Amino acid sequence: MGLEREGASVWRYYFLLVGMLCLKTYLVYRFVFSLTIRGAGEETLLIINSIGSILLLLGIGLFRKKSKPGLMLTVYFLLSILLYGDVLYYRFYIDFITVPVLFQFGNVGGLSQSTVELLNVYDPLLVLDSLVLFWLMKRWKLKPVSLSPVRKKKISIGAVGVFVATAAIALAMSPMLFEKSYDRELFVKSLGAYTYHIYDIGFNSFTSITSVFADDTDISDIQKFVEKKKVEASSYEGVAEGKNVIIISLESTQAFMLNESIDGKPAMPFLNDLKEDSFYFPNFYHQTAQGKTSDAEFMIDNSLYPLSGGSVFVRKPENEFFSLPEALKAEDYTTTSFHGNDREFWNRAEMYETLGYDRFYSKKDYDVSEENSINYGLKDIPFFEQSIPYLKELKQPFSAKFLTLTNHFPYLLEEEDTMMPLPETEEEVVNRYFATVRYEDEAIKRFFEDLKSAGLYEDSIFVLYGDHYGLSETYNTALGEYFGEEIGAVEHVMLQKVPLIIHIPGQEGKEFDTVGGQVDLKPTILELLGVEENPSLNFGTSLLSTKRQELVIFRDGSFVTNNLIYTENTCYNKETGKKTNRNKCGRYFGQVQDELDYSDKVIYGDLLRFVE
Ligand code: GP9
Ligand code: MN
Repeated sequence: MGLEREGASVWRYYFLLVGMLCLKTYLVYRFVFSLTIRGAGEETLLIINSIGSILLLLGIGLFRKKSKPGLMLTVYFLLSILLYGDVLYYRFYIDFITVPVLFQFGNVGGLSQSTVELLNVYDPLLVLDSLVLFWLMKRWKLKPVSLSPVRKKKISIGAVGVFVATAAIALAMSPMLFEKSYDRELFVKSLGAYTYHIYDIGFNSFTSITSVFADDTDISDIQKFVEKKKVEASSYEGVAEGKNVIIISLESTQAFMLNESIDGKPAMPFLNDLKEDSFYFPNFYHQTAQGKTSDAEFMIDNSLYPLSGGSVFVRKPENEFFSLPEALKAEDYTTTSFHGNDREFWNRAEMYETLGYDRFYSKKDYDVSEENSINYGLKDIPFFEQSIPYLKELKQPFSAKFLTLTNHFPYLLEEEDTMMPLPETEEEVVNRYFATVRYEDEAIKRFFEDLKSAGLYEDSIFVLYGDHYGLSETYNTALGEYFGEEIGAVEHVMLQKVPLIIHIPGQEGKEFDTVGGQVDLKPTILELLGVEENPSLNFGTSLLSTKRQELVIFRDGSFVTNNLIYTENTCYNKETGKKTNRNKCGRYFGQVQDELDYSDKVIYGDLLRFVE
């Protein structure tokens, strides 16, 4: 075989790999990622957006002194693995992997312990095609070879040209792409999955050194911004002064479950009764991102937004924070957290130290056996039971946070713990969710009984909140089947409501219609306790105030007000659920962007260390 022919085989092989990967990537976009595509323009962009990056990345093997088919195939294989990683992660989280997520991989339980639920029979095809291409490489007897310089130049200029041209089209279609890089769906839709990953690596390397360059001038605009948001205290200020604070994180519990029952058997009988006798917030949303439970904890303790990628618990445990435990400690509270899993999980041991928790009761403080645990660990009923003696010992007043665990994906429970009939949708995950939610409700009921017997009920205030969704968008079809109506963009946002019940013994129940989220919980709790925090910097506002702005901002830049929903780049009328004039949502765009940016700046720059 002549040199020229050998070279021709190699660049043909390169284009074959490029074509295969483009096709595979597009099929994943279309059949795995549920991207909202509007019109032929966006569809075309989706087809072409990764061609440039694939040409360049596989070019690593081509544009060298000697073109190496083996290196091309290696890059092809690695990109296929990356694509498969994206597929697995997306199936549950409806999101894209970020660099920080890789560092907290041991914590991303949805993948590590429950991967089987996320697998599909066709999955091997995504990586096994590399074997066929390897066979082809051998059959074509491809070896490292020098391409003619003219040919190499033509291909490389073409590859750069395609990359630049598609990026220019994407930017023309979404000029704010980089300002809103936390909207990962938009990024992938515009610039493609591989460019997204390269950008994410660069962005995270940059933000990891941001704090080194920050100084005290960076915080003053942010202080002014949050100062303007402050609202005057309500008539409930101090109604729970000096009481113990018992916070219960309801794992994966969505608000709609409060009203569900099967064959007349309610899913949450206890919480349903309790809410009648409590401050109840039916328009309360979770605002978590990739940090899941830890994001909810972070917001509730700090009234800052979580980061768009990864968990602050894992990424920024050495920062200075003005936390709820610190504010309570200044009032002589003993501050504690209880969790039936390992201390190190989600880096809690270290972060709790930073946030000012006096004591963390974790797995090693409990009697955990095979019989009393399931899925992520100790079941909720024994968890609460075994916590009572510790609570009794605590010096009062105390704050105690309880992280429940049994209602966690993939919602496993033994027959004997199943306390209600289950729905019969096509998704077992959805059906089982009812059983674990019902179990969680029972555990809390018994906990309240035990607290009463222990004499700890009267002098306490109880805050029960759902940490984040339990059924991701993946299960919307089955959930729609259960509700008997299709779940569109608007219904999906409504499903992000989580329960918020604040129970103060002796205080009459009341429903608060205000639209709020987890970032608002810290100022709410402090107001009820009548605690003035100093210094303070809260992005949220008390949910008890009638003067507060009705706005909840989600980490991807979407938001909800009392009459509007902005999601997937579309403005909806909340009442009718129909699309409405974008300008109505437009007046919030600036504020939404500022809130997320300022909160990010505080965290990345560790700016609270500069506040006197
Ligand atoms: C486990 C707890 C629950 O410690 O964080 O898992 P998550 O909801 O964060 O996946
Ligand atoms: Mn959780």
